[in-house]
Amino acid sequence: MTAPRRIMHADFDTFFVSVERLDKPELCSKPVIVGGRSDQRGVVSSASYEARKFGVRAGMPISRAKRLCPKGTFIEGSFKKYLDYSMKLMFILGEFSPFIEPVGIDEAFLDVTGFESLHGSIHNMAQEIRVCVKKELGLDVSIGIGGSKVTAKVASKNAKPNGLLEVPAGEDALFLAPMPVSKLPGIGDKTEKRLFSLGIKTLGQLAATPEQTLKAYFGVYGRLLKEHAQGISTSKVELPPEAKSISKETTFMEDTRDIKFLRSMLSYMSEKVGKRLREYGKYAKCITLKVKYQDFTSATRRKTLPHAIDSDEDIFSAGWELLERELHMQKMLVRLLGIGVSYLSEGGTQMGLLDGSGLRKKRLSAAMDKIRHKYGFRAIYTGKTIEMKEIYEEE
Ligand code: TTP
Ligand code: MG
Repeated sequence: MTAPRRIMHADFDTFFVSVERLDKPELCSKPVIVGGRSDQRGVVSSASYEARKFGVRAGMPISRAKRLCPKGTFIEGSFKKYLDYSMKLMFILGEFSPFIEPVGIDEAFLDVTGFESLHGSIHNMAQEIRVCVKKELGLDVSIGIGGSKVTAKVASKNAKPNGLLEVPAGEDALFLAPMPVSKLPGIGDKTEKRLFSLGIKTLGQLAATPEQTLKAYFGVYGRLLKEHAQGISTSKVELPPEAKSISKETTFMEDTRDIKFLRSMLSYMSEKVGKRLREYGKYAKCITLKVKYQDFTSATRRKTLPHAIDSDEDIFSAGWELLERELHMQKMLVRLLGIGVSYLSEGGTQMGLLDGSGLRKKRLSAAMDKIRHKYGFRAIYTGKTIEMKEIYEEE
């Protein structure tokens, strides 16, 4: 019989707030709210537990948070700083297990099946991680351990603040049973209401509901709901799928036709794209140019190359050729310029990386890039999720 899977979920406590407190220790144990621009349309990104006592929550307009907690300290925050800590966390986690899946800016899953032999127990391993993160970064990270991603995620939430919670092997369903259905990642207001209308309030009740009933109400996701309520999920811990294309585009402050400027912008963006391409260890066969004009019409031009390439110069020269041709055809002012590469292949010269630590570094840097790429400031509060989230909400 194979050993039961052991999955860890690590998540910084009040991440943005905690980073701010590193510079300003006087803010510790005070209500602190990070988020929004000072304009009225901003929303709360992170609220300290002291601020949460006043009802302040992530996603709420700053104006409302100010009414609820007028004495709180409000900070706009610096996303660059948070990204830096995020990457440092992922690197530390990556030192403990190469089987890592970063899911949000401050959280990751680790598959730690079999790692007890290295650390005495999985519990010890998690404690070592927490101590290491505290020592290296000065931040509290809470960790949940379970037999699946679902259980681990719920466990880390229950472990907060600054805690560690291990659900013993085989006890996932038992652990989840008494909890309200809203504790399950992915169950939002809509699904919760529908479950309530069926008289289902706890995860135990959800787990005990016949699959047919759930299917009638939630379609194919009925089965998933039932499984997740028992902490069953076969979803693997894996890096986000690698990019199939890489691109960069810029909208100018003012529409322009200045050819020198367009050329240098194209060159700059080619470097950005090239850097990422090489970080993935990939080569591209197709270059795409995108131009948007003052009247918002846009044009896309493509060039397929005889050989796959990965240098900034090659990307730029193909892009420049396309841009010259495009501008020759169309005389309007340019509003946006973009360049991208696709049809990516593994490069033969990269094979040397595929040994031991090299492979791990490659996997990690791909993960880091993915985070950098994916989690723009706004993406976090729309995209911060584990995979089930969209499933339930969108069906
Ligand atoms: P979370 O881990 O959800 O929240 P948190 O770390 O502030 O608090 P805790 O984990 O202790 O409950 O999100 C991590 C960071 O992501 C958070 O500090 C700020 C950012 N974020 C947003 O920008 N908008 C949001 O709506 C959410 C939920 C998070
Ligand atoms: Mg967090």
